[in-house]
Amino acid sequence: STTVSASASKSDGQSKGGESFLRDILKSMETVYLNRNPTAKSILELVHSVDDEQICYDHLAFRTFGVNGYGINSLASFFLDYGYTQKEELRFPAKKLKALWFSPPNSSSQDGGSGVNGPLPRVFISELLVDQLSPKTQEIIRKYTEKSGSGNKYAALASALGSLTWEKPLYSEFQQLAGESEYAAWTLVNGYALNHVTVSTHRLKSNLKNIKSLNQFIEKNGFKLNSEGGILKVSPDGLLLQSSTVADSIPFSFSDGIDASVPCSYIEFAERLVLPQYKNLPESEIKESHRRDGFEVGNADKIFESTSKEQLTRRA
Ligand code: OOG
Ligand code: NI
Repeated sequence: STTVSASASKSDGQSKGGESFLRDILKSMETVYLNRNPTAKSILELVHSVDDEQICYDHLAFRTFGVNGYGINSLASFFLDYGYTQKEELRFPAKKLKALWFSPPNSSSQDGGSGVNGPLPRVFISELLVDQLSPKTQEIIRKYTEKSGSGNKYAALASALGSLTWEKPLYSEFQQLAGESEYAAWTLVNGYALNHVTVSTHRLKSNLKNIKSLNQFIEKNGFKLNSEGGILKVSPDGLLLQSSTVADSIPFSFSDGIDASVPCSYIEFAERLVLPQYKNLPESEIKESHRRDGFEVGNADKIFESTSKEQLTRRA
Protein backbone atom coordinates (compact mmCIF):
# COMPACT_ATOMS: atom_id res chain seq x y z
CA SER A 1 0.00 0.00 0.00
CA THR A 2 1.01 3.63 -0.30
CA THR A 3 1.42 3.93 3.47
CA VAL A 4 3.97 1.13 3.55
CA SER A 5 6.01 2.44 0.62
CA ALA A 6 5.97 5.98 1.99
CA SER A 7 7.37 4.90 5.33
CA ALA A 8 9.87 2.56 3.64
CA SER A 9 11.24 5.35 1.49
CA LYS A 10 11.48 7.67 4.49
CA SER A 11 13.75 5.18 6.23
CA ASP A 12 15.87 5.08 3.04
CA GLY A 13 16.65 8.73 3.69
CA GLN A 14 14.41 10.23 1.02
CA SER A 15 13.22 13.73 1.78
CA LYS A 16 10.64 13.65 -1.05
CA GLY A 17 8.21 16.53 -1.00
CA GLY A 18 9.92 18.19 1.92
CA GLU A 19 13.13 18.84 0.03
CA SER A 20 12.22 22.27 -1.30
CA PHE A 21 11.27 23.43 2.22
CA LEU A 22 14.53 21.98 3.61
CA ARG A 23 16.48 23.90 0.96
CA ASP A 24 14.52 27.11 1.68
CA ILE A 25 15.47 26.86 5.36
CA LEU A 26 19.12 26.17 4.48
CA LYS A 27 19.03 29.18 2.14
CA SER A 28 17.79 31.45 4.95
CA MET A 29 20.43 30.13 7.35
CA GLU A 30 23.06 30.84 4.68
CA THR A 31 21.73 34.36 4.01
CA VAL A 32 21.93 35.24 7.72
CA TYR A 33 25.49 33.85 7.76
CA LEU A 34 26.66 35.71 4.63
CA ASN A 35 25.17 39.01 5.80
CA ARG A 36 26.95 38.79 9.16
CA ASN A 37 30.28 37.43 8.01
CA PRO A 38 32.00 39.50 5.30
CA THR A 39 35.04 37.20 5.21
CA ALA A 40 32.94 34.14 4.36
CA LYS A 41 31.06 36.11 1.70
CA SER A 42 34.25 37.51 0.13
CA ILE A 43 35.96 34.12 0.08
CA LEU A 44 33.01 32.47 -1.65
CA GLU A 45 33.07 35.27 -4.25
CA LEU A 46 36.82 34.95 -4.64
CA VAL A 47 36.66 31.18 -5.16
CA HIS A 48 33.80 31.67 -7.61
CA SER A 49 35.85 34.24 -9.58
CA VAL A 50 38.44 31.52 -10.30
CA ASP A 51 36.20 28.47 -10.34
CA ASP A 52 32.96 29.59 -11.94
CA GLU A 53 31.15 26.24 -11.84
CA GLN A 54 29.51 24.67 -8.79
CA ILE A 55 30.70 25.39 -5.26
CA CYS A 56 29.47 22.44 -3.16
CA TYR A 57 29.11 22.50 0.61
CA ASP A 58 30.65 19.57 2.47
CA HIS A 59 28.83 20.36 5.71
CA LEU A 60 27.07 22.99 7.80
CA ALA A 61 27.91 23.29 11.52
CA PHE A 62 26.02 24.49 14.59
CA ARG A 63 26.70 24.85 18.33
CA THR A 64 24.27 24.27 21.20
CA PHE A 65 24.01 24.22 25.00
CA GLY A 66 23.60 20.64 26.26
CA VAL A 67 21.03 21.53 28.95
CA ASN A 68 17.23 21.80 29.41
CA GLY A 69 16.48 20.31 25.98
CA TYR A 70 18.68 22.88 24.22
CA GLY A 71 21.36 20.41 23.10
CA ILE A 72 22.09 18.70 19.78
CA ASN A 73 18.61 17.25 19.49
CA SER A 74 16.90 20.64 19.57
CA LEU A 75 18.32 21.34 16.12
CA ALA A 76 18.85 17.77 14.91
CA SER A 77 15.12 17.03 15.09
CA PHE A 78 14.55 19.34 12.11
CA PHE A 79 17.21 17.63 10.00
CA LEU A 80 15.96 14.15 11.02
CA ASP A 81 12.40 15.11 10.03
CA TYR A 82 13.71 16.17 6.61
CA GLY A 83 15.50 12.93 5.84
CA TYR A 84 18.91 13.24 7.50
CA THR A 85 20.43 10.17 9.20
CA GLN A 86 22.33 10.28 12.48
CA LYS A 87 25.94 9.03 12.18
CA GLU A 88 28.89 8.90 14.60
CA GLU A 89 29.42 10.74 17.88
CA LEU A 90 32.66 12.61 18.59
CA ARG A 91 33.92 13.52 22.09
CA PHE A 92 36.13 16.43 23.16
CA PRO A 93 36.73 15.91 26.91
CA ALA A 94 39.09 18.88 27.39
CA LYS A 95 36.63 21.27 25.76
CA LYS A 96 33.66 19.60 27.52
CA LEU A 97 31.91 19.07 24.20
CA LYS A 98 30.34 16.30 22.25
CA ALA A 99 29.18 16.31 18.65
CA LEU A 100 27.11 14.23 16.26
CA TRP A 101 27.08 14.36 12.51
CA PHE A 102 24.21 13.62 10.14
CA SER A 103 24.29 12.43 6.54
CA PRO A 104 21.93 14.04 4.02
CA PRO A 105 18.94 12.37 2.36
CA ASN A 106 19.26 11.19 -1.24
CA SER A 107 18.34 14.32 -3.10
CA SER A 108 15.72 14.17 -5.83
CA SER A 109 17.01 17.38 -7.44
CA GLN A 110 19.58 17.65 -10.23
CA ASP A 111 22.40 18.65 -7.86
CA GLY A 112 23.72 20.99 -10.54
CA GLY A 113 23.53 24.12 -8.41
CA SER A 114 25.90 25.84 -6.03
CA GLY A 115 25.83 26.04 -2.24
CA VAL A 116 22.47 25.10 -0.75
CA ASN A 117 21.16 24.43 -4.28
CA GLY A 118 23.85 21.81 -4.84
CA PRO A 119 24.26 18.36 -3.30
CA LEU A 120 22.78 18.49 0.21
CA PRO A 121 25.55 18.99 2.81
CA ARG A 122 26.31 16.84 5.85
CA VAL A 123 25.35 18.49 9.17
CA PHE A 124 27.66 18.69 12.22
CA ILE A 125 26.06 19.69 15.54
CA SER A 126 27.94 19.95 18.82
CA GLU A 127 26.82 20.63 22.38
CA LEU A 128 28.46 21.98 25.49
CA LEU A 129 28.36 19.50 28.41
CA VAL A 130 26.96 22.17 30.72
CA ASP A 131 26.83 19.89 33.81
CA GLN A 132 30.64 19.81 33.80
CA LEU A 133 31.08 23.60 34.10
CA SER A 134 31.40 25.74 37.24
CA PRO A 135 28.21 26.56 39.19
CA LYS A 136 28.47 30.24 38.23
CA THR A 137 28.68 29.49 34.50
CA GLN A 138 25.95 26.86 34.70
CA GLU A 139 23.68 29.34 36.42
CA ILE A 140 24.01 31.85 33.56
CA ILE A 141 23.41 29.24 30.85
CA ARG A 142 20.42 27.77 32.73
CA LYS A 143 18.97 31.24 33.31
CA TYR A 144 18.92 32.16 29.61
CA THR A 145 17.77 28.80 28.31
CA GLU A 146 14.99 28.60 30.94
CA LYS A 147 13.91 32.19 30.26
CA SER A 148 13.57 31.42 26.58
CA GLY A 149 10.44 29.36 27.21
CA SER A 150 10.10 26.83 24.40
CA GLY A 151 12.82 28.34 22.19
CA ASN A 152 14.47 24.94 21.83
CA LYS A 153 11.45 23.75 19.82
CA TYR A 154 12.13 26.45 17.22
CA ALA A 155 15.89 26.03 16.82
CA ALA A 156 15.82 25.70 13.02
CA LEU A 157 13.45 28.66 12.74
CA ALA A 158 15.70 30.80 14.95
CA SER A 159 18.71 29.85 12.83
CA ALA A 160 16.89 30.71 9.61
CA LEU A 161 15.73 34.07 11.00
CA GLY A 162 19.02 34.92 12.66
CA SER A 163 17.29 35.38 16.03
CA LEU A 164 18.40 34.44 19.51
CA THR A 165 15.69 32.40 21.27
CA TRP A 166 16.72 33.91 24.63
CA GLU A 167 17.16 37.48 25.91
CA LYS A 168 20.42 39.31 25.36
CA PRO A 169 22.83 38.75 28.28
CA LEU A 170 24.80 41.22 30.39
CA TYR A 171 28.34 41.91 29.24
CA SER A 172 29.65 40.56 32.56
CA GLU A 173 27.86 37.26 31.92
CA PHE A 174 29.45 36.97 28.48
CA GLN A 175 32.83 37.65 30.10
CA GLN A 176 32.24 35.02 32.80
CA LEU A 177 31.50 32.40 30.14
CA ALA A 178 34.40 33.47 27.92
CA GLY A 179 36.81 32.98 30.82
CA GLU A 180 35.76 29.37 31.21
CA SER A 181 34.62 28.21 27.78
CA GLU A 182 34.92 30.32 24.63
CA TYR A 183 32.41 27.92 23.07
CA ALA A 184 29.90 28.84 25.81
CA ALA A 185 30.40 32.58 25.26
CA TRP A 186 30.04 32.15 21.49
CA THR A 187 26.79 30.21 21.86
CA LEU A 188 25.32 32.71 24.34
CA VAL A 189 25.53 35.55 21.77
CA ASN A 190 25.13 33.60 18.50
CA GLY A 191 22.60 30.97 19.54
CA TYR A 192 21.57 28.62 16.74
CA ALA A 193 23.18 30.75 13.99
CA LEU A 194 25.19 28.81 11.41
CA ASN A 195 28.70 28.48 12.86
CA HIS A 196 30.29 27.75 9.47
CA VAL A 197 29.75 26.36 6.03
CA THR A 198 32.45 24.15 4.57
CA VAL A 199 33.46 24.26 0.92
CA SER A 200 34.07 20.85 -0.61
CA THR A 201 37.40 21.49 -2.36
CA HIS A 202 37.65 18.18 -4.25
CA ARG A 203 34.41 19.06 -6.05
CA LEU A 204 35.91 22.29 -7.47
CA LYS A 205 37.21 22.21 -11.06
CA SER A 206 40.26 24.52 -10.98
CA ASN A 207 43.58 23.94 -9.19
CA LEU A 208 41.80 25.17 -6.04
CA LYS A 209 40.48 21.60 -5.72
CA ASN A 210 43.79 20.92 -3.99
CA ILE A 211 43.27 22.29 -0.46
CA LYS A 212 46.91 23.35 -0.16
CA SER A 213 46.55 25.52 -3.29
CA LEU A 214 43.30 26.92 -1.95
CA ASN A 215 44.92 27.78 1.40
CA GLN A 216 47.76 29.60 -0.37
CA PHE A 217 45.31 31.44 -2.60
CA ILE A 218 43.26 32.60 0.39
CA GLU A 219 46.31 33.80 2.33
CA LYS A 220 47.70 35.55 -0.75
CA ASN A 221 44.43 37.49 -0.90
CA GLY A 222 44.96 38.74 2.64
CA PHE A 223 42.73 36.43 4.69
CA LYS A 224 43.91 34.84 7.92
CA LEU A 225 43.61 31.07 8.37
CA ASN A 226 43.31 29.30 11.73
CA SER A 227 46.87 28.23 12.57
CA GLU A 228 46.04 25.98 15.56
CA GLY A 229 48.13 22.82 15.18
CA GLY A 230 49.17 24.02 11.70
CA ILE A 231 47.02 25.48 8.91
CA LEU A 232 46.18 22.10 7.38
CA LYS A 233 44.47 19.60 9.65
CA VAL A 234 45.00 16.00 8.48
CA SER A 235 43.21 12.90 9.82
CA PRO A 236 45.38 9.95 10.95
CA ASP A 237 44.40 7.98 7.82
CA GLY A 238 45.59 10.95 5.72
CA LEU A 239 42.28 11.11 3.82
CA LEU A 240 40.41 14.03 5.42
CA LEU A 241 42.12 17.40 5.00
CA GLN A 242 40.59 20.53 6.54
CA SER A 243 41.38 24.21 7.08
CA SER A 244 39.39 27.26 8.13
CA THR A 245 39.50 31.03 8.41
CA VAL A 246 39.54 32.90 11.70
CA ALA A 247 36.01 34.05 12.61
CA ASP A 248 34.78 37.55 11.87
CA SER A 249 33.72 39.76 14.79
CA ILE A 250 30.47 41.70 14.99
CA PRO A 251 29.20 44.43 17.30
CA PHE A 252 26.77 43.16 19.94
CA SER A 253 24.57 45.30 22.20
CA PHE A 254 24.45 43.70 25.63
CA SER A 255 21.36 44.17 27.80
CA ASP A 256 23.21 46.52 30.18
CA GLY A 257 23.85 48.97 27.34
CA ILE A 258 27.45 47.91 26.73
CA ASP A 259 28.38 47.49 23.07
CA ALA A 260 31.24 45.12 22.44
CA SER A 261 32.62 43.16 19.54
CA VAL A 262 32.02 39.40 19.74
CA PRO A 263 33.21 36.51 17.56
CA CYS A 264 30.79 35.43 14.87
CA SER A 265 31.29 32.75 12.20
CA TYR A 266 34.04 31.45 9.92
CA ILE A 267 34.34 29.44 6.70
CA GLU A 268 35.96 26.03 6.39
CA PHE A 269 37.44 23.98 3.54
CA ALA A 270 37.51 20.19 3.31
CA GLU A 271 39.19 17.85 0.86
CA ARG A 272 38.09 14.21 1.04
CA LEU A 273 40.46 11.84 -0.70
CA VAL A 274 39.46 8.65 -2.51
CA LEU A 275 39.38 5.55 -0.27
CA PRO A 276 42.18 3.02 -0.93
CA GLN A 277 39.74 0.39 -2.28
CA TYR A 278 38.66 2.78 -5.07
CA LYS A 279 42.03 4.21 -5.98
CA ASN A 280 42.06 2.53 -9.40
CA LEU A 281 38.69 3.93 -10.50
CA PRO A 282 38.95 6.34 -13.43
CA GLU A 283 38.53 9.92 -12.24
CA SER A 284 35.27 10.38 -14.18
CA GLU A 285 33.67 7.54 -12.20
CA ILE A 286 34.61 8.81 -8.73
CA LYS A 287 31.56 9.76 -6.69
CA GLU A 288 31.34 11.36 -3.25
CA SER A 289 30.62 7.85 -1.86
CA HIS A 290 34.08 6.65 -2.95
CA ARG A 291 35.75 9.23 -0.73
CA ARG A 292 36.60 9.41 2.99
CA ASP A 293 33.36 10.15 4.86
CA GLY A 294 32.71 11.44 8.38
CA PHE A 295 34.71 13.68 10.68
CA GLU A 296 37.85 13.41 12.79
CA VAL A 297 38.20 14.36 16.46
CA GLY A 298 41.82 15.57 16.07
CA ASN A 299 40.91 17.87 13.17
CA ALA A 300 37.70 19.13 14.76
CA ASP A 301 39.41 19.91 18.06
CA LYS A 302 41.61 22.43 16.23
CA ILE A 303 38.86 23.80 14.00
CA PHE A 304 36.81 24.73 17.09
CA GLU A 305 39.62 27.26 17.80
CA SER A 306 38.58 29.32 14.74
CA THR A 307 36.42 31.46 17.07
CA SER A 308 38.98 31.69 19.90
CA LYS A 309 40.42 34.96 21.16
CA GLU A 310 43.91 33.61 20.59
CA GLN A 311 43.23 33.09 16.86
CA LEU A 312 41.22 36.32 16.48
CA THR A 313 43.95 38.48 17.98
CA ARG A 314 46.89 36.67 16.38
CA ARG A 315 48.84 38.73 13.86
CA ALA A 316 48.49 37.39 10.31
C1 OOG B 1 32.96 22.93 14.91
C2 OOG B 1 34.42 22.52 14.75
C3 OOG B 1 34.61 21.15 14.12
C4 OOG B 1 34.76 19.98 11.79
O1 OOG B 1 34.47 20.03 10.59
O2 OOG B 1 35.41 19.05 12.28
C5 OOG B 1 34.31 21.12 12.66
C6 OOG B 1 32.73 24.26 15.57
O3 OOG B 1 33.60 25.15 15.54
O4 OOG B 1 31.64 24.43 16.14
O5 OOG B 1 33.72 21.99 12.11
NI1 NI C 1 33.40 21.85 10.13
